[in-house]
Amino acid sequence: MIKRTLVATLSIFAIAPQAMAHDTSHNARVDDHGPIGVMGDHMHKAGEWMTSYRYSHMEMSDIYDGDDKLSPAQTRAKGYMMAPTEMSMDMHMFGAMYGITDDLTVMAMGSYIEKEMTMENGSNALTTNTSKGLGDTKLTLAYRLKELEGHRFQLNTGLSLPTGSIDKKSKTGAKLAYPMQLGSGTFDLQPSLTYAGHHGDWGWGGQAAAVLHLGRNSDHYSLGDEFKLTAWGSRRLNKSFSASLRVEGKTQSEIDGSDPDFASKLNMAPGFRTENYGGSSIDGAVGINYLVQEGQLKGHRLAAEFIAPLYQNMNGIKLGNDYRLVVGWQKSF
Ligand SMILES: [Cu+2]
Repeated sequence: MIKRTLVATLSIFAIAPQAMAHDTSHNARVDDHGPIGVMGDHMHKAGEWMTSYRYSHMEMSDIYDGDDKLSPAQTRAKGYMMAPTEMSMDMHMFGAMYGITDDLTVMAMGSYIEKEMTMENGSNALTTNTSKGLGDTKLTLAYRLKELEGHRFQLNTGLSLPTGSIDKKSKTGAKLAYPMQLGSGTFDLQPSLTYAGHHGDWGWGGQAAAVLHLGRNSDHYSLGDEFKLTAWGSRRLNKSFSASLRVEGKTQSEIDGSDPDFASKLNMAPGFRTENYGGSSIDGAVGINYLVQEGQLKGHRLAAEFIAPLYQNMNGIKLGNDYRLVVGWQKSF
């Protein structure tokens, strides 16, 4: 599945340029855009459009109890029939941006998500469940607060619409646990504040962002609110390439309320308990941005970022992250 998605990603990079061979872009800098794992980091001039595609792959395989690790057997010994051994998440994100004025950009982003989780029972037998479908849809307004020579301050106000399912079921027809659902089920506010600067071949920036879930969803719960803080530095290697280093701190609360369908399943697996959700982590990331400067593909941007945890402290018992890879294509016109 991973190979198939990577091939699909690469063919989009190969095909899309021909669809938009004409170029109207000005002399953009490769480091005008932050690392591809940062969302809503830049703006557009009045009348300028941008379309983007991002693919993200995340792997999880270690079971955490706070910041300790547990084996599947130790997890079951805490009172569960099954323990998770592996989970992956693939996301395809399709975005459009438009500069209403030089100081106001509007963005929309939709996504398609595939999740896969393997569980081990007391006789070491493995079961794998999958869920796939649309994720939540985000609408964002980005406002330029202040622009000085080489410095920009930007305020985003985002609203996430609950287009992702919260009632995904296994092959046997049982509702899948909280981590396997695709959306939050609630309208979510997503404010963020971004600062970006550059001088010579160096670029840097930071972003503070939150995800605030409004009320409870139709299954009587609300995912934990999230707060993120990230900072990056980048270096232009030449006109086309820049490389970046980034750190990100993130904290997410446990689930508020609970799905009544899970009331009889609390000892089946950790994912059915609301306290086994969220946590805090510090990630490190290396990234590369590529902006084609000449020829038919001038103005196309390709970028990749590899993100790995430096520290994780989970709420309750849940899988931690091994790594996340984000690749993206962007084009303004
Ligand atoms: Cu853009």
